[in-house]
Amino acid sequence: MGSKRTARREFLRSGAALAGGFTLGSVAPAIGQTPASPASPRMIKGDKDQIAYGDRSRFVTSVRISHPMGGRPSPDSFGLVFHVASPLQDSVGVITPSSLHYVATTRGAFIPDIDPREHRLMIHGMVDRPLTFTMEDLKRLPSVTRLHFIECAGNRSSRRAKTVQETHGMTSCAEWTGVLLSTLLKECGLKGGASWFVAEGAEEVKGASSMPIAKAMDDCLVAYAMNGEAVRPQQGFPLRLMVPGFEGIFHTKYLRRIKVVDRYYMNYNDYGHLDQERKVAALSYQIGPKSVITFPSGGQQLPGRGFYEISGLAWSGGGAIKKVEVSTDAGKHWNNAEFKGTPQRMAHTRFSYQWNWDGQETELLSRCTDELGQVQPSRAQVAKYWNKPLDPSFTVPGLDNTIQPWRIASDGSVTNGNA
Ligand SMILES: Nc1nc2c(c(=O)[nH]1)N[C@H]1C(S)=C(S)[C@@H](COP(=O)(O)O)O[C@H]1N2
Ligand SMILES: [Mo]
Repeated sequence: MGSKRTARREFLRSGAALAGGFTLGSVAPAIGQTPASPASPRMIKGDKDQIAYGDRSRFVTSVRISHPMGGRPSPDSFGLVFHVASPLQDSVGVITPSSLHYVATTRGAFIPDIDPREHRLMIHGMVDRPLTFTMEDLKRLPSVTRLHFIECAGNRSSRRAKTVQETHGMTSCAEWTGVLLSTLLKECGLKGGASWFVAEGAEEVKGASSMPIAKAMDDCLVAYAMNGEAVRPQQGFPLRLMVPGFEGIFHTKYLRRIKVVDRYYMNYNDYGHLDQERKVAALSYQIGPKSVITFPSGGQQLPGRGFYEISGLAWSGGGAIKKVEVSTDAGKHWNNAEFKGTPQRMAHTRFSYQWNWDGQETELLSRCTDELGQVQPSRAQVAKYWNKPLDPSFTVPGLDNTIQPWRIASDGSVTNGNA
């Protein structure tokens, strides 16, 4: 730790010296005891609303964006919400604040305004005792609290995307609390032959999906809380199903019904998953190992050569992240990144790599490996696998977990290396 800190100080010093003095973006020397900030900052007057429920500083302006991958803006002229992406370029740590969590609906939706006192979860089908749970019932049962990411299948890097919010903003990670679905299913008692289940949301266009019962008994979570408070309406208030590591669409919001069945049921959501290419279809449940550098990333500007902590996120549907490697020379050499905290199963993991930029044009990449040994592929590898040329028209079939290159120009500007 001590030696690392010394190394960092040296980086900062040499960076500043190389840049030829303390230009904008480098560190200013402390002179005597003169405080750097004004002695008496402007004060925020307390108001009732802020006492009851706090606001962030007016100087912090990070926001979500609508239609990151093209498509309809949110809200559209009817008030429907489609795709809203999280500002990963400003992210720190692994928890996405609830206000900045991405939002996706299956075909555009109004956000249901559900009274939790009226809400019920019914579990029926191939069970010994069909049961209907109130929110109060659920909160009496043993709970678990876990960090989990969700990612929309539409989260893909296109050549047109400029920022990491556009390439990767349709994923977020939060701390979820609720009851394990296995706890509820054991209460109901599974009948022999029960092999699939269907989860249904409460909207008119129901977000219903078919999933294997083995997943239900393994780690699915019926969540009523997120980041220390009730799940937000945009995330499924009052109840949502978490299906750790599965594609976002399975994480049924406004969960009101689970039907246990003995075969794959064709639902509205499942229909969208049909693909004649069996290899593509097989890839569309569990999310592969994926990582992205969030700083520096597209649209950002490095003030000059010298020290930077490269920072990013890694996640996988296959379990915990085991390793992240970073390349600062367009993939010629790979270096092990450091983890911030202990990687959790199916959760974003924050990684970092200490980099001394020499001011030359280069490309930054990250690549992760999960606990199953699955390694994040490059676009070239994926194109080769599908026997397709890696030309501008190439789009990754199924979920896109390819390595994202960020190009650093000699003037410090950062752009999408896939462009
Ligand atoms: N009931 C319901 N559940 C839903 C959806 C929906 O439209 N309705 N959208 C799904 C999709 S496509 C995704 S990617 C995730 C998004 O979860 P989030 O909005 O909390 O980020 O929820 C899934 N669950
Ligand atoms: Mo999605």
